Amino acid sequence: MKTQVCIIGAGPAGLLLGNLLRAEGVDCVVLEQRSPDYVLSRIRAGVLENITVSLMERLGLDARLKAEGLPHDGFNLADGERLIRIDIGGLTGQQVVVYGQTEITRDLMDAADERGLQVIYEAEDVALHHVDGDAPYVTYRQGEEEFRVDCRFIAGCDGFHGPSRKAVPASVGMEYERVYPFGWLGILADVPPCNHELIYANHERGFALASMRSATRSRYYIDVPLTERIENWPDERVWDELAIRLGPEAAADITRGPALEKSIAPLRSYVFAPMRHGSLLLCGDSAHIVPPTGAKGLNLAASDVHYASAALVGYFKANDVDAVAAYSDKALARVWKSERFSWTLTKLMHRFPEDGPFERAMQVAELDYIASSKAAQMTIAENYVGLPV
Ligand code: RFL
Ligand code: PHB
Repeated sequence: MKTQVCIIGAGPAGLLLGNLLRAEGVDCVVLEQRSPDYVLSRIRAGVLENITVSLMERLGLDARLKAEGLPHDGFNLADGERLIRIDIGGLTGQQVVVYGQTEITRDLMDAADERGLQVIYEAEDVALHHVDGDAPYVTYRQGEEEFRVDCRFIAGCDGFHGPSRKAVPASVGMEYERVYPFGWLGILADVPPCNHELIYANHERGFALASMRSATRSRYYIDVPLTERIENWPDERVWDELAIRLGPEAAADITRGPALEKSIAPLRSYVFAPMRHGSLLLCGDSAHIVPPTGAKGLNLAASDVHYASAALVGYFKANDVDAVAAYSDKALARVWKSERFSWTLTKLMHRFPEDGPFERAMQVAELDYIASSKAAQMTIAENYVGLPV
């Protein structure tokens, strides 16, 4: 098979990029190792910045998002005694939208067929070749049959564990990494949320987050040591812990219910630079990971795709080589700012095992400062709604 862009991975990054390229008449194909059902079963992000919403709008795929998404004008930081509300609407004039990653993925998947975007699921042993030059190709297998896709560019949208980043020679790439000593245990349940806005809590027993997917579906998280096993957390234990960490006010409004999904995800900050090597462009989690505290991962994937699609369309429509060359610097400038925000919020809202009384005093002072300073709230708000692209 011959195409202009071979996209590896049908997560949000790959499906967004594929749909955007097809909308501009660029030929592309998406290779995904899993089945559509498996891709849709991953429960992940829930909060969308304007960049993500606007890309769905540009594609004309925002009907369900507009009908079912929940616009939020604010969120809360709980410090054990009070809720500190960050009025993102009042401070920035912008909102975020609560709409699950699963729903975005479903909307993009449903559109693929009718828009002529070929997505090949259950592609095994995907391998990248000759990314250094201008005639790269990708090989994969389905059952016993081997296939080859010749292309001009490869877009590595295959998440943190995919093969794309590993195709960049070690002598060229630089890894920046911070691994955290805890993970987030998440629970999804068909119960109404305890608050109409999100609550991020820093309690002496650890972090908690009250989030939602709709007026009838809640998503909650607590942090647990990395050594913790999900078998040790029957639903009731999770609900009990949430009630303590979120504080009495929120606890009074928690509705308990059986978990539809429950899992532990490790927390990591990671950046791989550069995000382009030869004919390979990396987008989304294949190039960077943020801890989920800032709700930035999916939104960063969307901003990468915004830059990558503009560069690739410029190349094929106007022979603009410079835009492709500039992709990595442009994307990384925004990535680093989101890394900074996610790291700062993670440090502020979690109890690190290595921290002593001084570090805890710094958290208390920081939260007190945020509660009393409009400037501090503004800094948080403008980062939370998403910095300009
Ligand atoms: P994905 O979603 O991991 O998709 C990559 C795709 O590539 C496929 N793949 C391969 N395909 C072919 N061959 C191979 N060898 C392959 N290897 C992998 C995979 O099967 C998959 O389909 O990466 P992408 O598209 O870059 O999207 C990134 C987002 O998924 C991620 O950043 C967010 O989910 C992060 N995240 C959040 N982001 C937000 O913006 N807001 C949030 O509120 C938020 N909450 C979260 C989160 C992530 C979480 N977890 C579980 C990590 C909450 C959690 C708990
Ligand atoms: C979620 O609803 O899954 C969610 C919300 C906010 C975050 C992380 C995850 O910061």
